[in-house]
Amino acid sequence: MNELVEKIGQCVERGKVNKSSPYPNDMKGMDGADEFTRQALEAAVGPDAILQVCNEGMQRIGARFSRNEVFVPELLMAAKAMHAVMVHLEPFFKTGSIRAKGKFVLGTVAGDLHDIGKNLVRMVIEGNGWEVIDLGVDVKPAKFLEAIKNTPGCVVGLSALLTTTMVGMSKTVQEIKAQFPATNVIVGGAPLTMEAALKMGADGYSPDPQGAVAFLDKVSVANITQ
Ligand code: B1M
Repeated sequence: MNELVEKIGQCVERGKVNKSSPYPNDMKGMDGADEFTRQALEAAVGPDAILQVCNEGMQRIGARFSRNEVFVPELLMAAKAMHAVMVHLEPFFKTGSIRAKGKFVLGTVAGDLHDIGKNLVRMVIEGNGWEVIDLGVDVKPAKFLEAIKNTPGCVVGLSALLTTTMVGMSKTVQEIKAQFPATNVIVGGAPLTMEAALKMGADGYSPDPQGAVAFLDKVSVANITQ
């Protein structure tokens, strides 16, 4: 049974979605995340054990991405495999058998339409057990504020790809901090640096999705122990 669960984690890490998926080449024709998850649930493996092994698979691929050992396509395939697992686990989330680690409100800031990186961040964070409320692109400060009001205890993530929209990002962070000073905010995106993030009043910055997961895990532990 353990072997079956391990295989799910490997499929997530390798981006092997299902048997008919031709990717990755060396796993062609083999069962994938979809089939192994079905088999595991039929063998009475708990959904939490499956989620745990998926999270570990996502963490491994996220870490390899951070080290430039794999690139965006590999990360996208891993996210797709994770999604195939989540389709089976969704009913357990709905009945409350599995609890999300917390809620993360995410969006690309006003004036910015780039969402490929933001979507990767969403998928990796979801894959690590958080519920993500994705506000999309070109998100005005008022929309973030409304979402925070409706999602008590959430952490907020802002993405920007344009140097010009970093100005608006700063305004959004300041408005969030003025109205919800206890809300943790992390920013990311190609033009950002830790220095710029701290200057605009954000609590954290990450150059990649895995760093955002590490930030979320850190602030959620801090919230629990307060
Ligand atoms: Co645009 N674009 N673009 N573009 N585009 C860039 C960003 C640019 C660098 C290209 C260039 O000139 N070399 C340049 C910005 C220059 C600057 O300001 N410094 C640029 C420009 C100028 C523009 C337009 C103004 C072009 C024009 O119309 N004249 C225009 C602006 C539109 C707008 O937003 N208002 C525009 C439009 C577009 C498209 C619509 C065509 C398309 C976007 C499609 C889409 O996203 N759905 C597009 C694309 C694809 C790019 C490039 C080619 C690729 C961006 C991308 O998706 N990278 C880009 C050039 C480049 O990067 N080579 C470029 C892959 C993605 C995985 O990386 O988004 O950095 P990234 O996300 C990373 C990290 O940054 C991090 O994790 C991700 C994964 O590692 N991350 C976070 C991101 N958000 C995070 C949040 C976090 C943590 C980490 O916590 C919350």
